[in-house]
Amino acid sequence: METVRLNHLRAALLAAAAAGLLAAVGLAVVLYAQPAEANFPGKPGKIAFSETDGTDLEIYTINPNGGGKKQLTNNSTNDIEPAYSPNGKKIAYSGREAPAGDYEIYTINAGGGGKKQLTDNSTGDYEPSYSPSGKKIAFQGDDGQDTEIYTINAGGGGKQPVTDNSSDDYFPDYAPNGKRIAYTNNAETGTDEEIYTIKPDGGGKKQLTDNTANDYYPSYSPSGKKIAYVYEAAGTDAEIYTITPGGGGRTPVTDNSTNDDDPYWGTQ
Ligand SMILES: [Ca+2]
Ligand SMILES: [Ca+2]
Ligand SMILES: [Ca+2]
Ligand SMILES: [Ca+2]
Repeated sequence: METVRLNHLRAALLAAAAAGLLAAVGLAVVLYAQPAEANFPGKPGKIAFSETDGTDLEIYTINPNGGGKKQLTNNSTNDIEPAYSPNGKKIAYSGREAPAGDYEIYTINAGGGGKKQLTDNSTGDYEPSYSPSGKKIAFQGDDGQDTEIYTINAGGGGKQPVTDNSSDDYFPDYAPNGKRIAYTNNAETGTDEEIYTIKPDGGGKKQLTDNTANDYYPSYSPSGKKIAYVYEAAGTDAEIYTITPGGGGRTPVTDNSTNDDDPYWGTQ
């Protein structure tokens, strides 16, 4: 089961792709639709993104100046949510190429070729995010009742649940030291979204936000001392906030009358 939010985001993305609009409106929409991802030193400097090839969504990379665009996937099904590995050599993404027709996690060489399917089931797997070591990939999967955070070996195998509850968990982002994963849960406490962190083995779960607004899309700072996220109170627009991993120091970053979404804390 997907959340309303995920359905909304993906529906908007896929509808835009179907209408052939993504190429026209450019990276802003594509980046808006991407999940928060971990940040790593020495990242390759290219931007990975998802764009329609005229019929369905493919994974591409491009230089920040707009040159050197390269298509990595080429099939008749949607490929979305690309995330670079820490050494820049691989890109993980979610695609629905497998016969069952649901989304699976794949990796592909950043230079093209070497595609590998990591998950194989009949429910949606989304939002891959590499661990800082590059050895693991965190993602959102489904346990048959609701969505959970999982990790899997970046080379395949070793899939392990991180969360285990009866509400939806999504948007995983590894801490820079790899010792915790920040994520969003939609209803473990109350009926709105809160930010949590947890150890990759599923222990030490900590709730950072506790309010009646939706708090989502966590993204660790490079130092690991702050987490940026979206705060969206009912009846108003979304703003970017930061909070410490201990749950204190909650601070607004944006303050305006329009929606601010999907923060990604880049390297300096
Ligand atoms: Ca495709
Ligand atoms: Ca799947
Ligand atoms: Ca869950
Ligand atoms: Ca909340």
